[in-house]
Amino acid sequence: MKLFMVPLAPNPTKVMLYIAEREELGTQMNIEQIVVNTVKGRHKEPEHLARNPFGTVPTLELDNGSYLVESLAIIEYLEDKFPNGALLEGTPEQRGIARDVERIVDIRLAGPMGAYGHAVNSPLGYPRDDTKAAQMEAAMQAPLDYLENSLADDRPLLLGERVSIADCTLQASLQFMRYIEVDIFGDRPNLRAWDERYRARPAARAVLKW
Ligand SMILES: N[C@@H](CCC(=O)N[C@@H](CS)C(=O)NCC(=O)O)C(=O)O
Repeated sequence: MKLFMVPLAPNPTKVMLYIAEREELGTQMNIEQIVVNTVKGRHKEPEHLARNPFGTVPTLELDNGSYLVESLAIIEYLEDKFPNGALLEGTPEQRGIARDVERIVDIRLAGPMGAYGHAVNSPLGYPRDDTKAAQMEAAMQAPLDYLENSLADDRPLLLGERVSIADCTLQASLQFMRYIEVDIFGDRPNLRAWDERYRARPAARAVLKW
């Protein structure tokens, strides 16, 4: 399998963290990682569009030559492909909550976070947009509070003792914010402590560049 990715971008980073976490837990997936240079616009060139008509990363090339182009679908595929040691485990209730938290992180927080980052300090050179920034900052408060409260019971990671897909999704977006030097935590010590803990993990140290 081949993963077409670019470091720093949140959606590829989420998958890269997931793969690294699984490898730390003993599952070797043997996925070749190939950089698509989005700064040079390579993701919109015919070679990449032939893999992914939407011109986005990540894109996973399967051994049968087909492609997956959605980060969560890629992770779920790898969970199915390598079920021994899958991150999503436990009772239907535990799995339901783990999926719920990942969706909350991705949809309610990571989406506004990316838009906020581009509104205040876009690495792609978008003009500053204070109105958009204020809207996105407001939208982030409820999911940030939700995560802060869920960490109040001293659990080390978002779902408890064991790393989850939600941890990968959240940290992937936070790396982008560090790169553009924007702090979105506010007065949330539990989230700050989680961030420190997560970044000290071997998988995070292997993948994160910022
Ligand atoms: N829903 C997709 C979104 C993929 C996506 O938008 N990736 C970004 C990088 S984080 C990208 O390729 N942006 C370039 C573009 O849309 O032109 C996923 O979860 O994988």
